[in-house]
Amino acid sequence: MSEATLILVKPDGVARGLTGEILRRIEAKGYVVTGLRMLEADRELLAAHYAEHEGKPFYEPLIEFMSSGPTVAIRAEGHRVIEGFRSLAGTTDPSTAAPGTIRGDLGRDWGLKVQQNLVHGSDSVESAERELGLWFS
Ligand code: IDP
Ligand code: MG
Repeated sequence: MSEATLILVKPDGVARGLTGEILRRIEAKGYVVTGLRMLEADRELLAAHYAEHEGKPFYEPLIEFMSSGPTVAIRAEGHRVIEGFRSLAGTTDPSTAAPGTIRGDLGRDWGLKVQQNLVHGSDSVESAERELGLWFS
């Protein structure tokens, strides 16, 4: 049974011209891109997407950052793609994300209130279904 996940190239990734490199890594791994769109996410979409983080110290900076420019939303499919893409992305903090991962190879800490770490990937089947509904409705 195939599985689908939501991947976002965040505004820092788009602004740095890394959309192609990130798509390349997803496809090179063997996952199939079955949806692709570029959009400027509004506050309503971002509040729904990041509802679990409301009230945290980085929440407002996160919403502001994610509103700062276009995002590329990707629907990717494959057996265990949710776990597999999280592994490709690397850990949240780009300073310590393992080399070989998207965040480890291409990201760094810019000393801001929120980590600009290039990509988002859904973290469970439930999140993936919810998030794909938000970004590809
Ligand atoms: P994830 O993207 O690795 O799943 P989450 O905990 O879901 O990480 O956090 C969502 C986003 O919020 C992160 O990707 C990052 O941009 C930002 N973020 C998370 N934790 C922190 C933090 O402790 N300081 C600054 N920014 C953070
Ligand atoms: Mg997360």
